[in-house]
Amino acid sequence: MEFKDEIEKFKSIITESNNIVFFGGAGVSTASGIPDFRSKDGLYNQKDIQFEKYAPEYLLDRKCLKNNPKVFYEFYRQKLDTRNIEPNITHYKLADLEKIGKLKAIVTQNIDGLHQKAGSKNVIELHGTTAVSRCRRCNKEFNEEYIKNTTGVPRCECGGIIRPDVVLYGEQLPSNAIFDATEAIKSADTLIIAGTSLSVFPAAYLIYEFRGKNMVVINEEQLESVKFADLMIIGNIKEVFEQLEV
Ligand code: CNA
Repeated sequence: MEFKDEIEKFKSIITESNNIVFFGGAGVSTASGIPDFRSKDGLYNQKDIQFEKYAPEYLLDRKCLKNNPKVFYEFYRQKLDTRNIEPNITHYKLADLEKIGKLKAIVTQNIDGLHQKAGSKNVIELHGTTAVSRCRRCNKEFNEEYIKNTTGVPRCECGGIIRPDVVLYGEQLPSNAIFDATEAIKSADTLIIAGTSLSVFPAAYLIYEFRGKNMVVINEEQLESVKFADLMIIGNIKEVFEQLEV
């Protein structure tokens, strides 16, 4: 088996830890079939004639929602539809680690709701969720279906534009999520960072709050910014979590 020693070390870290926090990104959900942003098959590398003239970041920027709303909603409907997607082994094992009291929080940059679908309770969503949308004028809440089942720019009966509860580039992160994530990471004895390029800020700064014993990084690509980690597993998250006996 590849990376056998690293897996053994990972297992013993889990055994000795009682306050684990998981900090994850889009790579956690690629095994469920949702492309990430920056991998070779990621959304930013897909050639799509309809959206080609726009920079990938622009399509999820508040400026796109403001100035090109039709393009924004078309991209959102086509590329961020996670309604029929199921959690994978990593989501389930993390839920199990929470159940047995070892894992205290999941801090996620993902907006797909898969951790909750797998049964995790304390999930801190830094970038919001596609599960809920809201009218920008009257704040009425809509479920996931609403935007996905309409065309053009979705509007509330009050006339306001309905937008998903996700944090777009250029927008602030929810302050309660930042607070909860900071508290959780600060008090953790082990921080597992997985499936994130750590290139979206301010979310990525949060890992520097960690004061505990073991920082574990699991990623398909080497990440220069966390070279100081106690354990770095360069590999597929799914293959690592498959080996964990919880
Ligand atoms: P990213 O920048 O695309 O990075 C993903 C990282 O995960 C890369 O370093 C990959 O090498 C790595 N990776 C991908 N698959 C695996 C795997 N199976 N095993 C190990 N490593 C893997 O994504 P980040 O999360 O760092 O960027 C933050 C953005 C992406 C957030 O704002 C998210 O909202 C956004 N995003 C979320 C989703 C989702 O909710 N599922 C999907 C796509 C993008």
